[in-house]
Amino acid sequence: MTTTRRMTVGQALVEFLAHQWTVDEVRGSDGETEIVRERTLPATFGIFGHGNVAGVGQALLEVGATSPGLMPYHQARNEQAMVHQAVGYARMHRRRATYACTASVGPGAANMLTGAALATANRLPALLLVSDTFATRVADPVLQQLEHPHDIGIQVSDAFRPLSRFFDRVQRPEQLFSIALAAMRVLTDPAETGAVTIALPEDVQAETLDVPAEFLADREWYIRRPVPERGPLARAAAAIRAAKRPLIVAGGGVIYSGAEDVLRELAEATGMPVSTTQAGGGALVWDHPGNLGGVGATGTAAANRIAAEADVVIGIGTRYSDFTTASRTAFQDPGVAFVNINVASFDAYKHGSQLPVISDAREALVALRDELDGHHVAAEYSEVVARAKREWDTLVDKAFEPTGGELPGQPEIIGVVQAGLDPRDVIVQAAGSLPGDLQKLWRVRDPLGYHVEYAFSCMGYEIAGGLGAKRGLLASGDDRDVVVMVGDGSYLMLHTELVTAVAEGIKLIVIIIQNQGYASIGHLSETVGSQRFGTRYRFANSPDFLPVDLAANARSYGVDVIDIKPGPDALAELGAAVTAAKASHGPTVIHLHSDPFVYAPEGHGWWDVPVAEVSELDSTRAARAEYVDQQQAQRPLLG
Ligand SMILES: Cc1ncc(C[n+]2csc(CCOP(=O)(O)OP(=O)(O)O)c2C)c(N)n1
Ligand SMILES: [Mg+2]
Repeated sequence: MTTTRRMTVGQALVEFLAHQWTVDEVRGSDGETEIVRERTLPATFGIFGHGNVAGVGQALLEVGATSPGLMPYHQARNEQAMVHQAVGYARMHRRRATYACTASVGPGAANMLTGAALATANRLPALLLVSDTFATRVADPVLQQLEHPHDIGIQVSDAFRPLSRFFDRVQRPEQLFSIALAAMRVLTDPAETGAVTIALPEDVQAETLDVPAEFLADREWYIRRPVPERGPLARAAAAIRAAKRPLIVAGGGVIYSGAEDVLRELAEATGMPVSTTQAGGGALVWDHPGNLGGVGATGTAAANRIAAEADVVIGIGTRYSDFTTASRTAFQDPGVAFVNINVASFDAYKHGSQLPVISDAREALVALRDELDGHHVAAEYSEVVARAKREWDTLVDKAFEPTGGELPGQPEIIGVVQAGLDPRDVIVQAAGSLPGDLQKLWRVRDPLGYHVEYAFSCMGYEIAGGLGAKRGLLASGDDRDVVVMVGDGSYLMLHTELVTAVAEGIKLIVIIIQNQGYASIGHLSETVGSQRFGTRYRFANSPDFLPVDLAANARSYGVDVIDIKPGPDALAELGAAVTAAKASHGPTVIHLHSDPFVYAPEGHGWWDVPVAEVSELDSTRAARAEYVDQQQAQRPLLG
């Protein structure tokens, strides 16, 4: 006879989640297999309101009382930031683990929408337990309920449907079993993962059901690592052998499947150059002779030069974002072919690829390495690649040199920060002018060392995502530092997880770059003829800077703050501040002013930002002419 326990839906769900394990059979390039087994959901974030306080909240209290440590609870300041933390955590765990996030009904739930979209866009797992108003509708319309006269059943949680890879609502307690299992499948599936949302009406959370022991027992989710089919692999290998100017585009999938060693081996064995996407930063160390750095709109001149003439592009674990392809202008060879290795067929077929290889990145690279045994690109091509890299590296060295201007530019700041860090330290960023500058300038020295959230490029991700990344590292017993660089705009949008860092004593280094506004969009605005409209932080009716003091703001939360005043010693002080922050045991904010008009070296990538077709403004008309000209290079049907 099956033993059962009478439990609430909230209790059963929390206990179920606490017993889920991810298992990853990591096959080394030598054929040896290492088993990585870890809790899929090691903890839960929660902010409580009437939707979850007595349901999932009570369950977290109870599990903490009866089984201490089984499902730790962490408070956050903002529901969106809970999801950012879960995503940062997942990135450091190569998608094997994430956090559950519980939010109350109405605004608490709605606050997680941005996080859901971010997780889904980045293909990084996050489990969202979103509260709903009453299933019985006895208390109706309850506080924070969304009432739609034409469809009373629509709730705030329905807004998660397009933002999630999985969505379901536990309308009746009995549905919990099938919904929980289906949610776990998607969460741990490399081709499907993203935001996984379980909507939980507040009354149902507190209702009971008989829960069989098997539902609460340890359950293992083996990460799918599909191997390539023979035909597609052979065709891909043949195309690569025939290529004169092949280029690898390494995406986040390389890191999520732990394929960086095999990538290096393949690059070395064949001499094929490697470029990276934002999510693929770290797939190969920067100073590997074959690493040309980022490709695309914010890529390096080296990668973009080689990309422009590549005849076979080998995408590995990339979703080919618009930035990676420079809005479909990056690849200009008339006959360019795409070998797309991806665990998701959706991505493998992108750019009309006729050489899709649907496979785990590592498995495909191991197989390709064997298939391409003895193959090497021509010596002349290697020379072209080496020269492009050398020239770019020299430009970067120059960009790091102090300009001697009144305020340091971002490139100099990046150089000083990088110089003060250890090779394994992690840089975290998401939006503004920093992602582009970092993609060009940051010299990645470790597979996990570069986390720029650039699928959603969400302002406000940085501090919360960085905190999640730090939690992820700490959970693996890894004490390397996480360094968040954040613009003043992003900081103002969402920085309150600094309080969480203080509350839990989590070390985090945050560098705020104050340039009095949205410098990146200001620059973009200028190039599209919109004259930096609405991008500066100024008084409404004067050009003066605002008296905002972000250093004082951070200090008010109990964070150690190093405030660097403008002056000739600012860069030296920044170097010393980074050293001090690294030596500290708690969170440190470093605040400094920067000149928004100093740019990173030109990488020759384009970005399609449509310009008004007609205008009374000269600036807009000029930009339109330029835009139409640039569009000529677009290849909408790249095969
Ligand atoms: C949530 C969100 N809103 C708007 C944008 C559009 N956006 C991208 S960068 C940016 C400005 C960022 O300002 P800041 O953080 O100060 O960086 P800076 O551009 O000055 O380097 C804006 C508004 C965004 N990426 N995310
Ligand atoms: Mg700014």
